[in-house]
Amino acid sequence: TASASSADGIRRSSHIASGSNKMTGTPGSQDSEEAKASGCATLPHNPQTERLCNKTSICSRSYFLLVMVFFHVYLINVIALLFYVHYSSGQDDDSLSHDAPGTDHSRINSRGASSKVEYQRDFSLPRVEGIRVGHVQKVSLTPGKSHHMRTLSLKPLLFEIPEFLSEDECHVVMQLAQLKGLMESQLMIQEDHEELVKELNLSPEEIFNLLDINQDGQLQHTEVISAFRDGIWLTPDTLREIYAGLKADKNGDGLLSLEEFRLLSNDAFQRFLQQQGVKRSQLVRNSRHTWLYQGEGAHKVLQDIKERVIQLTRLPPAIVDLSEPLQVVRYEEGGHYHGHHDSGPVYPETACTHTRLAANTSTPFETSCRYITVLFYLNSVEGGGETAFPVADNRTYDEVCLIQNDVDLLDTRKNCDKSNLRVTPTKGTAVFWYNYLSDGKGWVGEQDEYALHGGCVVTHGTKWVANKWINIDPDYQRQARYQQLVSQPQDKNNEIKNQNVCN
Ligand SMILES: [Ca+2]
Ligand SMILES: [Ca+2]
Repeated sequence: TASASSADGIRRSSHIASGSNKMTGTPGSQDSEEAKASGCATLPHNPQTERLCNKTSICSRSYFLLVMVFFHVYLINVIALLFYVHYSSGQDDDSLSHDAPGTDHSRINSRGASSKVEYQRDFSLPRVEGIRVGHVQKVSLTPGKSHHMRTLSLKPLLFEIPEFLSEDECHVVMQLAQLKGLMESQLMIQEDHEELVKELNLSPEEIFNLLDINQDGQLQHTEVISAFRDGIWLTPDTLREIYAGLKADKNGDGLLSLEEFRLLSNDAFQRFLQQQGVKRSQLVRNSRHTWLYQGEGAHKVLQDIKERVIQLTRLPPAIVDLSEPLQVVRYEEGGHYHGHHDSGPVYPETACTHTRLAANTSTPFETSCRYITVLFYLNSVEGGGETAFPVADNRTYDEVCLIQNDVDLLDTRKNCDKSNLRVTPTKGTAVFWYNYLSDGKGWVGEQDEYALHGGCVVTHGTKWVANKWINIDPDYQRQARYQQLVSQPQDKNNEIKNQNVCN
């Protein structure tokens, strides 16, 4: 009966519309718009609403006038708002100063009685323009020498600068790293995973629901594989082995149902893999690395590199100074790093690792906020070891396409040749890219999903690279507060603090 009554309602309102049509003589379309606006068309049939519609004669001339008055008031409001925005942004331009996050003293606005300090955002982050793929621009990084910077892609915004480092400089960086000692980039067993499961105290049903991305009540291979992406690199083949070993897939359809999943323990996969013995090649990241501090007192080569990075990125020295130290990475033959982002997406409840000091410490989520990655090739690799950007300049990038038909674009051991862009390591060359988009207002915006990249497997020889990450918090207030905090008198302690943040 409900559908019958609403159909009745529609008929009734169309009757009213045609009636008023005759009365006012305005075009029918406008009238039926009014009838729609009155809400009569969707109201179910009920005597009270019928009375309401008729008594106030919603579709009459006076109602039409009322609507027009509202419309004009609305228009005047919009125009006033536009004027306001225009003038207030003009004022900002006038007061553009250079004492924002770049330098030691930021302008501070204390807001009334509130003790919370607000930093005025009157600073724009410089961003190098790519123009088009293949575009070459001259850059001056060191006195008496000019470099050529070539645009490799626009999504992500990615550049290549040959001869950024001299042969000697490459040699010194590798020697310093060896002197300091390199450690495994990733351990075989991920303990924090188990801890997290325990802490959250999830039921098998809850875990199943988390994993079942398309919510069809079955776990497909891709759903299980992507859940492990932090530690051990599963492929469809290893997954089949695990299912067989655990006798997990009872009906043999290649999927895990909730009933099949319930029979497994929380850490069944991890325990099975540990019993089998995880090989280095099965890790997400198979390399060794160390960190080299670049501040006052550091080796001249390291300080020079930092100065050149400041020139290259045109960022305020203070931001580069407070970023992570130089990371030096060594990949042996067979080494690789599967596809990943250097930065995480930043939500309001996420804290950046580098500004944690200045953030609300109660937040449980933390991520690296690396606005820019500068990657230096310290040697030319005999075979393999390219840096792959699987989706660079893709027109129709969609995350679900990364694993399809058993082809996993993030798998740099298998599918580097299917990446859109690959950079061959050449001694002394630097590449750099932005991991975040601009917010359109001169600050850091959303994470650039196209900045996905990985290190292809080294087939011959050793590969040496260095990474310089430039940390900027997408939350301007937190970045400004952090810089204010660490630039206070006890300068010596800042160096220590800065190093701790990165380890
Ligand atoms: Ca599913
Ligand atoms: Ca099954």
